[in-house]
Amino acid sequence: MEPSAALLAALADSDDEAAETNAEAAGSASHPLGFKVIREFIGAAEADRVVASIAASGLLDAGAGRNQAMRFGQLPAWLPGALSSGLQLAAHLPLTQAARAPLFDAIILNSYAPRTGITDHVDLLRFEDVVVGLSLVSACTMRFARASAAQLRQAAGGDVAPAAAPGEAPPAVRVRLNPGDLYILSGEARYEWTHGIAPEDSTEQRISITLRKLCPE
Ligand SMILES: O=C(O)CCC(=O)C(=O)O
Repeated sequence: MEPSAALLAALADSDDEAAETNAEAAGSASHPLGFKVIREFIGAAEADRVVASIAASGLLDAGAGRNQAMRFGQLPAWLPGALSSGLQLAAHLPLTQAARAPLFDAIILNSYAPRTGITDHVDLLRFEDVVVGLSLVSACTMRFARASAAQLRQAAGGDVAPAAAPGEAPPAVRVRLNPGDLYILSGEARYEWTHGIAPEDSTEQRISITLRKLCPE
């Protein structure tokens, strides 16, 4: 499918934002290269609407132990338009990915009980570059660290990497995510760094939406 005219126009109009994005994507002591967070990507009212839509969809049901749902193909209609259309996102993405269509075709919903997180991992290589995550309901701290060889093998479809021995975990970069914040992982941040959330860094119930694009068969 060709990128839409609206998307191409958004890309053409986005020089200033792209410059800012490139500066941030250049990496620093506090961010892996290719990581970016867009604060308040959606506001509180829209976040409430999305959370209500997720509840109504029945995709997650903590009572029944359904804390994760994954869907492929058409993205749900209740996603914030800013996310599904890609128009507000385009300026923040590497050009090659910003112009692809569809931008994303896989969604994961995660619901976290208080004091549960997600193991440090690199997303599977069967997904293309650029993964975005929208954080909802409560704040958490996500941590990033250089991936070990075992974690890279796991991303390529190998065995689950063993947890680092106490005291042997690589130094982590920590980023606070508030409800409504969107983070973007591309390049090094997507392929060479792990991301995860320690249980103590997510103290209240939280929901996240992750969007990815499957690699062609
Ligand atoms: O909750 C998040 O924001 C992270 C989700 C994630 O990394 C995943 O589902 O692979």
